[in-house]
Amino acid sequence: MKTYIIGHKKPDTDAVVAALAYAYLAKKLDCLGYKEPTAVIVDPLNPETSYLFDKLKLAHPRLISADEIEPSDQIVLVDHNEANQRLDNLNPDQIKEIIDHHKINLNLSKPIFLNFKPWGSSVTIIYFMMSLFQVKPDKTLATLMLAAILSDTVGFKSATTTDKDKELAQELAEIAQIDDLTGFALEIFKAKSNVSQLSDYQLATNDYKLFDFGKQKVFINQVETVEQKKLLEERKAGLLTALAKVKSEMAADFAFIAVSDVLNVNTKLLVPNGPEIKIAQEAFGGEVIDHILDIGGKLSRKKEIAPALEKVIQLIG
Ligand SMILES: [Mn+2]
Repeated sequence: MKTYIIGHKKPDTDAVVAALAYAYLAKKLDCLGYKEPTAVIVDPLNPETSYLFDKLKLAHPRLISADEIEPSDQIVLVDHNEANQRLDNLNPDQIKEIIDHHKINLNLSKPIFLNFKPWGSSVTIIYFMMSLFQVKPDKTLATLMLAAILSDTVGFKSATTTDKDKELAQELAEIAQIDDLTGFALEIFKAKSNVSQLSDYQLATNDYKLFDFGKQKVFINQVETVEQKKLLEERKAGLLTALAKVKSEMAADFAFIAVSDVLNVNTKLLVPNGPEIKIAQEAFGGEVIDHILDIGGKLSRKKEIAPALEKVIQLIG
């Protein structure tokens, strides 16, 4: 019997590092009762997370598929809870615990451990747990955990940022011996922006979430970049073509790509031809011009972008 600790599809740094950090804690704490806690991923690492792992000379976590999981194994989900965002064919009866900071959309058949907090990253929650149990991450893990908090909160600029994130990031920075948080955040943003080696299809699905809004399935990919203008100039047409393909493959009713400028705090929503135009305009105001709607200083898909779209889409039924 093993315990797999698993982040969401298309993992970001928070999902990957939350799994590693919780495996580290669970190995030290017999009282959690997890046998062989193992952090795994369900899709390959994105450019930002790869950059961090390479910099720290760490092997990537193991990619897993559902058929490797034995019926006796236990599963802990981190950084997600909705069925659409989980590993395909994962048996929900094997989920023992969920640690997350997203809106809850769950319907499980038995009671489990839930640890949800409205903080800026899942890693903040796990570091908080470590503090309660007086477990200190080593320097390498602290560096990754700090990176995850800075990445998920966009260097504390996202509306999801809380005082807890700032306070605990500061403690992690001390363990990691990193003084310049702004410089470290910029280094991460640059790694995130290095998407030239991704095809249009890979970029269009690099950081996507599928949501169930009422009866509608909604695809929202987010591209966070320090080169918003250049990226839109060079890749808009390719992204729109890829978006149409993804939308049909995933049988999504509506599909959007948010292209967020993480330095100047602005998001331009890429909107395909179709009902999405009216939905986007109603959700955010303004006018879609050449497939682009400027939605201003909104960076958080979870707190600002998805809820505004959901409000309009729920009315469709
Ligand atoms: Mn997260």
